[in-house]
Amino acid sequence: MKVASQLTFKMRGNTKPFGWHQDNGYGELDPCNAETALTALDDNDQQTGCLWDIPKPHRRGQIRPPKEQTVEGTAAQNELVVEADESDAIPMPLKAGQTLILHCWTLHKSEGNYSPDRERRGLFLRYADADAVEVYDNRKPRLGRLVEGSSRFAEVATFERDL
Ligand SMILES: O=C(O)CCC(=O)C(=O)O
Repeated sequence: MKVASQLTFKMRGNTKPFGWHQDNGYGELDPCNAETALTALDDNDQQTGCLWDIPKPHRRGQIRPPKEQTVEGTAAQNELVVEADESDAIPMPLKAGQTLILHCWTLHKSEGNYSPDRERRGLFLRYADADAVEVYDNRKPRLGRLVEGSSRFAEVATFERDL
């Protein structure tokens, strides 16, 4: 099921980079099979700040932010930049209409848009398992209703029963 949609515009002159991160760092899900599909709305490349990624994300698994970067047990809404060995990093330029699929553990980043005349717009759609639950602080589940299926978290099952 789709859990989030996000239109991202990195307009010419916006030279702010977005540091290395995993999408599962922003609201950690269990099970964590989530995928993000980024569809380019403009042709993009390194000059316009295309995404970079580091392949083979399963080798690293989830990288948790230090405690001081979280707020009330949840991942902070500000950028959660993680340390990355950039030696395997590759740019992922896209033509308008092409889609890049990122596993929720894939480390990715973008640089600024240094083009004098081109924008870099993209649509991010994030998909997760229907029984996915957000977890925080040592894998405590955030209480909420499942879209489908049953939860292996007793707290969530109790919450749903008491609704
Ligand atoms: O659009 C960008 O520059 C990066 C956004 C991104 O990686 C994300 O939202 O996960």
